[in-house]
Amino acid sequence: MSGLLTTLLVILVFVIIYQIGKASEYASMMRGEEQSRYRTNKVLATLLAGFFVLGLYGIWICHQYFQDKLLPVSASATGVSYDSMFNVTVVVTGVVFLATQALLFWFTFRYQSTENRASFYFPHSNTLEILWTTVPAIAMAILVAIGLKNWMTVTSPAPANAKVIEIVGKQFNWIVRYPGADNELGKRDFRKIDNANNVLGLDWTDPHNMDDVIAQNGELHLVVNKPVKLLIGSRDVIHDVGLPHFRLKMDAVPGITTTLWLTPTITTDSMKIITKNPNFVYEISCDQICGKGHYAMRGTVIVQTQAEYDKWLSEQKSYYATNNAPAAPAEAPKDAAKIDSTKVTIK
Ligand SMILES: [Cu+2]
Repeated sequence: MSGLLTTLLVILVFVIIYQIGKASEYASMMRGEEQSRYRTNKVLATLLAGFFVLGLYGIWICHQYFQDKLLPVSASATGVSYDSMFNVTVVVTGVVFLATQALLFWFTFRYQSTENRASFYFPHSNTLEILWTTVPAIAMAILVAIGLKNWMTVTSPAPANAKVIEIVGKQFNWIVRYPGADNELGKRDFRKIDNANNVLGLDWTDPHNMDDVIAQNGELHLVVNKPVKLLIGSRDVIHDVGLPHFRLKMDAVPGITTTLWLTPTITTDSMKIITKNPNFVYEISCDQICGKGHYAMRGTVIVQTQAEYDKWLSEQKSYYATNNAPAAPAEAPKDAAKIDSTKVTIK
């Protein structure tokens, strides 16, 4: 019923607008067609000029309103070049946008049709055509060249001394694996994945796995000014390791390993001072809508000094030790004896 009433109301509004239009048409015929047209032109030209000023004010207001929501200074070396590219692009396109819009609205106002001026017939100019084709083409080519240079840097192979850390997405959190004292991640096989005690399917026959540390609290610990190579994977659907503060992102695709390398340049503590926000955290956002718990995939990156990182890592138990720990002897002496024979000597 309310739907029918709304439809009738809309039709009624249209009829009223149509009738008002017709009435003003008859009125203008009585007043003189030409005079009325010039008056309408004048009103429209003034309204358009007002619209332009209002638009500029809107841009300014948006800028003020969202300024504190912009990202702080980039926390990675590649991010600094990315920011400079972004700024150059915004300035170039911004200047062109403002200039063309100002001209457009100025022309409608300044050259509105009046009784003293006939329109100027200007069908074609080769010079102008060449000018407004080549200048934007050159500008775009320069912007693309800067972009390609940055892309090559971001996708270049990681430095040889980069620390390798694995980050795997699953519905719905991040699992991060750090190499232990041997500085090498062991092999894993998706067929060995067990949610209870082997979330990444580590192959226990590979000795490199014995000291690997796995964190499932969504935290990624990195050392400041040390390159790190992320091995990115997914256990189910496509996720994405989004690192907005480092201006980087990379898809986590099931079945293949993608990589991303970066050198964090500002510790979390320093960034708290820079942003004047004592609660500042670097964020890992899953940048693919990966299911109904997608929102829960917000992780954090903790950038710390080498000493802080070493201290933190030394406090972590290896995933092997946590999940293959000997049972208490009083409860199951037989099992304890069996596990003893596997020589669990890892830390
Ligand atoms: Cu996700």
